[in-house]
Amino acid sequence: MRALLRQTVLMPFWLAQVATQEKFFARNPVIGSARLNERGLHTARVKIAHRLAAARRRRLAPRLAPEDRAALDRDGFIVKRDFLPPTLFRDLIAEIKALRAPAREMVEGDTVTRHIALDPAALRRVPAARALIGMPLYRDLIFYAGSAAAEPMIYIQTILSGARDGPPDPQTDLHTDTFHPTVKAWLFLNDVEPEAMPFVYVPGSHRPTPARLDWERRMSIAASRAAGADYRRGEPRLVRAISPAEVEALGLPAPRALAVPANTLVVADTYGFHARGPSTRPTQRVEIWAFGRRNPFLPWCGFDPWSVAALGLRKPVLHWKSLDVLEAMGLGRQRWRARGDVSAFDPA
Ligand SMILES: O=C(O)CCC(=O)C(=O)O
Ligand SMILES: [Fe+2]
Repeated sequence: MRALLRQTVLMPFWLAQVATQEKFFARNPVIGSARLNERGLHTARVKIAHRLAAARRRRLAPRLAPEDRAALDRDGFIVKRDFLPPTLFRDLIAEIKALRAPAREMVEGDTVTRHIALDPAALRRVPAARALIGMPLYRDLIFYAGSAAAEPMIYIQTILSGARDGPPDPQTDLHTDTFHPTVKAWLFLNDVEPEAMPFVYVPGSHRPTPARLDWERRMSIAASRAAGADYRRGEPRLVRAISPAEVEALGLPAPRALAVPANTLVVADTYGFHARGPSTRPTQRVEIWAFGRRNPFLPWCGFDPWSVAALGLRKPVLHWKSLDVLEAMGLGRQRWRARGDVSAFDPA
């Protein structure tokens, strides 16, 4: 009886979420309905989102140099070596080494991820980062890859592999992040060696080809739940993982590991299959990391409420605090634990 009441009250919300970026099959009985996904609900969301993204990208394309646009269209990612002028990059490193700021950390398997938000307070102490995030080229590559002129969330990110006892880092399995074009960008602050967590990407895997749509359909059905299932249980990690053999069966090339020197910018549409390369020893990777995602069903490129003044710069901290509140109310789980003032270069 209570379950029926709950279902009736929440159904309008679950239905409305179909037209948003909500990606979890396990917590929405419409998005995660095995019956609906067998009838093509998930693949319809993929197709419509990609069609709208292509239209938005056509409008953003004039901002890019033709060769940059060609690289993103062909591969789904772009690598820009020596991205910042050398003096600005040296300032950036020095300012970040001098910065101790409130950090949050999250543990996945044996790996710790640390985020220091580049909010207005941090940016006052790291003016070189302010110069970076205002660079038209930086912004336009992120906008194009993410198919929206929307403010990304930007952090100083530290990945500490082998920092804990635990199973392998789940991010080392090839996966897609979600069902629609979406962007992540890394400006690496240290050299990335081939055996020390290079970013790995399957070139060209960002396209919703018939073979990919078939994989999406199978994946969505496997991740769905039968009618009447409990949708309050969490989702198993990485339902969107794919084995190297399946990648090959989709007609895609071998994954490429991006071992790159410091001051390289990588911008990727993480709808494409990617992973964090494994590391043969405990490693610390530090980067300026940007993450952009919004409702993929919006027909327009801009009109981003977060682009108002410094509001977008406060988004990461607001995001943490809203998760803190939800957890305190018993409505969610906050994986990002406050760690006090630390440096991005501190060990775990
Ligand atoms: O850190 C990396 O190299 C990639 C991790 C990843 O899969 C992601 O951030 O979506
Ligand atoms: Fe990912």
